Amino acid sequence: MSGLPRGQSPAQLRRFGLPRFAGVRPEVPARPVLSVSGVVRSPVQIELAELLALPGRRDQISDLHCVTTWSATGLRWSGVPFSAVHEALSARVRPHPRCAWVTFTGLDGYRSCLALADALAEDVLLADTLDGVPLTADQGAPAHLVAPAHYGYKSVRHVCAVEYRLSYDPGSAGPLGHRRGRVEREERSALLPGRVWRRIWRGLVPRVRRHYDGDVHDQGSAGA
Ligand SMILES: Nc1nc2c(c(=O)[nH]1)N[C@H]1C(S)=C(S)[C@@H](COP(=O)(O)O)O[C@H]1N2
Ligand SMILES: [Mo]
Repeated sequence: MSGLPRGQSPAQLRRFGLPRFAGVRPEVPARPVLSVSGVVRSPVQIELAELLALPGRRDQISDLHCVTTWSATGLRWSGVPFSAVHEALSARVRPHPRCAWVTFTGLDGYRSCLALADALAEDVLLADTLDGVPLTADQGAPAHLVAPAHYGYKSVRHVCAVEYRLSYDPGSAGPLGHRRGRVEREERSALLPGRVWRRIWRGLVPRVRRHYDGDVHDQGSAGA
């Protein structure tokens, strides 16, 4: 046993995701902005720097578990807890009282939705550094959502928008995703049990990796 969650094997962190986003390499703006919309009284655009300067910043060492069965462990992020960001945003935009979901969008157009309660967990960060160094574009600058209890597809890179919602949004993963995506319960996908997906994904990883080949993170890494 590796000590990793069920069905996971160790790997280095590297740029990875849905094949159709492999070739989308967004420009990171000099002054990134977060668009806040959805079931809110007053949508806003707010400078990300303002949110990343909120009190509560902290370092966090956590693991990233990709649904395709690789896990990168001991990642040292620094950022602001999403709960603090949400508190600041709520005062500005006034989300609907029955808002229960939140979709994060990246500059590449990738979207993923979390239960609001899950996004407010203590270990969910809006991170802007990894190993003490500001994120590079390939690492998800200007900010990488870090949701360690959930499969990697919930941890959106290049966060540029937050949409408060009354209902779940399947996002970019569509039916392949799971509403909650909790690693502990092996919620890889809603369609089949997690242990079935393990085998399917493991077989598909080399094909997915080929899309991302040459797109390895700066620190140099291998693995799926
Ligand atoms: N913007 C964006 N975020 C994304 C993805 C993506 O394609 N685009 N892929 C997700 C998936 S499936 C995984 S496993 C992690 C991988 O994190 P990394 O690219 O920082 O290593 O990013 C997630 N966040
Ligand atoms: Mo993933």
